[in-house]
Amino acid sequence: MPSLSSFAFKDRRSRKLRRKYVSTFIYFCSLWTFLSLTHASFLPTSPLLSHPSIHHQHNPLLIFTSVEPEETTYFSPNVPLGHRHIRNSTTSSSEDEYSFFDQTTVTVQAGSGGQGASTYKRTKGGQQGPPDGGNGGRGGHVVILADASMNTLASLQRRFVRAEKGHDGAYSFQSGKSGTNAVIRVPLGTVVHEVLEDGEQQWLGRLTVPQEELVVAQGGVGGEGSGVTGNTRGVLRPRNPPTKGERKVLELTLELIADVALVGVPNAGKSTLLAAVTRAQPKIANYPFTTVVPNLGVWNPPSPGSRGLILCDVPGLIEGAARGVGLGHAFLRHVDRCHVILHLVDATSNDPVADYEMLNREMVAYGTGQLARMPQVVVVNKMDVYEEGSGEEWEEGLRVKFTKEELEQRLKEVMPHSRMLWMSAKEKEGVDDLMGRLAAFVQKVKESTSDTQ
Ligand SMILES: Nc1nc2c(ncn2[C@@H]2O[C@H](COP(=O)(O)OP(=O)(O)OP(=O)(O)O)[C@@H](O)[C@H]2O)c(=O)[nH]1
Ligand SMILES: [Mg+2]
Repeated sequence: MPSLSSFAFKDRRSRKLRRKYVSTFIYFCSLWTFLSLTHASFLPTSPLLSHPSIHHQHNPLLIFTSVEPEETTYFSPNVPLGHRHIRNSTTSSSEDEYSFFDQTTVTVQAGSGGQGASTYKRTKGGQQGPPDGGNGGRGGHVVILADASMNTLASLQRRFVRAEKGHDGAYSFQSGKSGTNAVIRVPLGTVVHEVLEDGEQQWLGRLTVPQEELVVAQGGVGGEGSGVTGNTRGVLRPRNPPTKGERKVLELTLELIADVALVGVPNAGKSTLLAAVTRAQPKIANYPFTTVVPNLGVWNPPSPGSRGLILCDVPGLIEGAARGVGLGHAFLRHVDRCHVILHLVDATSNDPVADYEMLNREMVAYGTGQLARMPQVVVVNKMDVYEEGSGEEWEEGLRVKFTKEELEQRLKEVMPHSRMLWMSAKEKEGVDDLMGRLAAFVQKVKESTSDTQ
């Protein structure tokens, strides 16, 4: 027979155990709730959460969203996008997150002058002697400096730049130190305008040479100290107070200066060509919009003495680029300033001829139509795919629809000129021939435009 005390013990133990189980259960429940709230992926996949729009709505680039297929404007030729389609937005690129790369507004404030000192010389016996206050120092200027190592205005995130105030004067005719200048570093080709109060813009300058400086806001003049010398000493007339530094709102625009713009659909191989012929190291990858800011590179001719070429690799353009779809709009204006357009056609695209026509339509639609009038050289890229076996799946899944002759024939039918070459940027085949011809052609175009001016 179990004793009464042993029953009591058992009951106490089981109560203790039950309490332990319950508190462990509550602990795991709250841990699960916390994790599911903070880490969405912790939850078991529900049909709602697996919907593509949920995954892409926080994509910082906001390029791919799950729009319906009928809204789709462009499918990448080589990359299977699956359900991901490129946004068909009417928002201008200059208004969204890419705008700050080549255009920005900065408010600058130069330093005001330092105060002049109001001191008197102390003579023996503690009597006040003649005035000996030094002048205040000049306020720091705001200076814009051309930095050859930069290629975008992206780093200029500070919207307000202030230079240091001039230091105050001191006794014994000690003038205050000048304030330190505030330096804004910008890439070469930056144009500076002041935005006036009525909204008009006044041209301040353009920085084209490395280390070139432009003072955009003058620092204030330091105040006069009591010991100011001259015919009318400071004590006999009101002294000049320090003046304030200039304050201006500046609009900075990056105008890339290049001879040739590399234009083509995403993935055509523009960056590959730039990397093949210059020392530039743009990002190259087998997905559209690898390039999001223009890259510049300098091609040096093999024979010294002849002129080199500055090439500009522009982000891939898609249907609607002239209206701001994709990344086009903000970058087409850089193409606007080049001499020649190198139109790169991707031979492995679904329809290279349609790509070519689409890009030309966009150039006609952009701005004043100046782009469409610019001379073009058409280069069909990825020639190596033909050599590896036409029409067959090869290496990275690249394939071609037409034979070389067919494609050449079709392109020539829609081209208003006959400047067409084949190359493989990846294998560097035909690249030297292209660059030599391009340099001669650019020279001709430059000469003809200088004749007409
Ligand atoms: N087979 C082959 N592949 C190439 C050639 N040129 C480029 N590619 C490949 O095509 C893909 C895209 O090349 P990119 O140079 O990044 O293309 P892009 O035109 O700059 O593309 P975006 O910057 O997205 O507009 C990469 O995987 C390259 O290796 C070529 O001549 N032959
Ligand atoms: Mg690129």
